[in-house]
Amino acid sequence: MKDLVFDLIKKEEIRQSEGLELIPSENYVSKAVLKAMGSVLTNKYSEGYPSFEGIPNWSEAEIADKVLPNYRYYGGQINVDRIERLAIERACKLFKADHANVQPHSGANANEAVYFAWCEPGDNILAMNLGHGGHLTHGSPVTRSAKIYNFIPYGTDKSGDLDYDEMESLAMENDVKLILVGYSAFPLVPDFERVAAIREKAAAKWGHEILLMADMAHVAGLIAAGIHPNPLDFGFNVMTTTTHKTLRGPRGGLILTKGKVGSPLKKIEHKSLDIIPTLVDKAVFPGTQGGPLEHVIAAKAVAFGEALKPSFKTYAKNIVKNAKALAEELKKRGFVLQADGTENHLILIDVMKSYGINGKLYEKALDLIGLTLNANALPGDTGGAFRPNGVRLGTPAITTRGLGVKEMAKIAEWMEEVAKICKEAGTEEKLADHQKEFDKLHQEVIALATTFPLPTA
Ligand code: DSN
Repeated sequence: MKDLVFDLIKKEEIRQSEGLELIPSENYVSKAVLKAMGSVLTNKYSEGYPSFEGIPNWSEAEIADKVLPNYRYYGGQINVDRIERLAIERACKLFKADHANVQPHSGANANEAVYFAWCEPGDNILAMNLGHGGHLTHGSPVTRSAKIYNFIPYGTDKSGDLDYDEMESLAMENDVKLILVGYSAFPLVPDFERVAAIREKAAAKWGHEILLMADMAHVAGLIAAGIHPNPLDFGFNVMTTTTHKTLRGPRGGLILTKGKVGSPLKKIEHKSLDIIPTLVDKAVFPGTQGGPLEHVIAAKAVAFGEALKPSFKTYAKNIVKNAKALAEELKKRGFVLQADGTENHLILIDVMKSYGINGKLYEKALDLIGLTLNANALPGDTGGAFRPNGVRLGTPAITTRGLGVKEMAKIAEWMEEVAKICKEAGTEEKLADHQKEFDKLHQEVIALATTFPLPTA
């Protein structure tokens, strides 16, 4: 009997193909990435690592051919070692890192592992406030990390930029062990140099090393393409990311480090920043995870290979070009944007200020016409987490499908029409009174979307 799950997967494929994905953290993978993910590698256990030291600068062909030394707890690793090693080499090349741990199952796991690698329970960690665009794993009180470490939040200033003065005061008032720059809702490019200077000043005051960490999950693809500054170029010790957002790989996490690469089996008497690659490896496995997902690691390797190609640079440039064009078109139509625009792939709209509607109502209404984005709290939001005043959208996925500046104007036009309907309806229940208008717009979206097939079609 055919499993019902496959009917639902088919329906999801149709939903994705007939709609336009504007959630800035989503993307569409290539056929090759999908194939690696759905491979027999899912059958294999491989706790441990391929070995890192003592390997000369082998070419990819050599890595794929040689028997690699390893530290694994199971036999049968000959192919898995080579695949994981290729993923590591490609990740290091993309991000100019000394070492990469490709095993984190997600961005959340990657962040947890870094805290665990460097901090002791009760240590102070400076990170961005969730309500100002930070991430849950940056110290939201509902998370496990927040129960272990003491997170001190900084926010954004009136202009919408990171409040570096606040960051500096907090770092000088509190004995911090780790300073984290990262976000899931921030449309500007951070000043990594300024943050590095804050770290230096605070480290001198407190008399110990402070880990500088960047969570670049949203913009990793832009960094890989060289069109966004790379925090590792500014003295950051660690960069975490997911692999499925602008980087366009499988769902998963990745940790990039600067420092000496050593054996994760050796006992470490004293933690120091120069051995952070090994501290991180120990913290991922066995510290916080068990068996790596080698089918996902293979898909990461394939995606990193794609990102190393010149065409990825063009793709990344187009993401930002489209985001800027969409931001301008939205502004023309009365939408009020956080920071008045965007410098990356992401746009935040204050829909309450723009049209007197809340973000959830607007998200639901846009869903009805096949435009997908998410309600999002803005700094100082009075609407709460479930009915915030803002929405968040972005261009990585639609750029993958080939949409350009011309289509951004059309999307902004649809968004204006839906905002006006929402204003008239006032509540989610009353949206049903406007079904005919939504149906008409939905047909227009389907007509446009289906002329830009999914890469896996
Ligand atoms: N959930 C992701 C996002 O949408 O930004 C962050 O992990």
